[in-house]
Amino acid sequence: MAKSKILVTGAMGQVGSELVAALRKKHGVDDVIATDIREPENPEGPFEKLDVMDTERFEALVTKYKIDTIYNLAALLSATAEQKPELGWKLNMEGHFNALNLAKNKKVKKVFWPSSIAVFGPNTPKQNTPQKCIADPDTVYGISKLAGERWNAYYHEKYGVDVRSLRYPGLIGYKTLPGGGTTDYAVDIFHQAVKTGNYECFLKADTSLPMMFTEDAIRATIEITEAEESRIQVRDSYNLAALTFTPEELAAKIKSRIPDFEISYKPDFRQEIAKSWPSSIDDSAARQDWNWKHDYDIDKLVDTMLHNIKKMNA
Ligand code: AKB
Repeated sequence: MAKSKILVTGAMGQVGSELVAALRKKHGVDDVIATDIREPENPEGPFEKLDVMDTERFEALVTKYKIDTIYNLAALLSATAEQKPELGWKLNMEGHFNALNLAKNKKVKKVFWPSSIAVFGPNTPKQNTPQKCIADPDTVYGISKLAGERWNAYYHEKYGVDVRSLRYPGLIGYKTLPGGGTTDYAVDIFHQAVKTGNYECFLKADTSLPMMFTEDAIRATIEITEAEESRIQVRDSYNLAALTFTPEELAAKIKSRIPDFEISYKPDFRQEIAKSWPSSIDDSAARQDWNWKHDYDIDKLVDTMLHNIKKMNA
């Protein structure tokens, strides 16, 4: 396999930090350049400050490090984009165009860009949502992700750009806190369960959403990006799934391990966002085309989260 030179944007975020670590383990520390608008206190390898909307600097870094693959993760998530609609659209679109244009102009060979279950909307079939169906998002984030997916397909069709993409479900991990998402409750709940024994949930008890452990999501991200080109049949974005549960079901799993744990519910504006998203996802195309398989079921996820968060708080 030819040596890869990789650049990751949004490297300080929930996905970025774990992805950089996994890529460095696989490809070597010096061949993975982490970038973000925030600077790490103790960088564990090459780091450059980058605002993905800064076209010139983005290209300068790609040239400086002779990058061939970009993982373009920088984005505003659903809850934050709803509060800052113009910035959400601008950042999510301009950053995406900058990476796609670097590939179109042959500065890089490949781009990975995350989409989301947020591309779906109120008229999408809620259960086992198919790869192709009505997608009528009514959030700024969802609109930006759906537009981004259409640009993926367009750049692939018209310019031969090799862009690969996954519709992430809610991601749950213990290494970094998520920021500004609607599915963040499923991470916060573990931290509060360990620290205080109580959690006030901003979604209703019966709000069922697709979820996944971050380790599975990182593996899927690397697997699709490194898969042979001929295996990638979906060029907008692949559905990706592992688990589906409600806050009530997750709380019951935590209570079975921490008997004094109590959950209460105070839904806010994020309930409306969650209500418009699917409950479960059909990801058979990803399973068929490039052999996607998740590893973590809900019990393994809950045990791993509690074990590690307890250790961090000890
Ligand atoms: C969010 O909640 O905004 C994200 C997502 C599902 O894309 N976690």
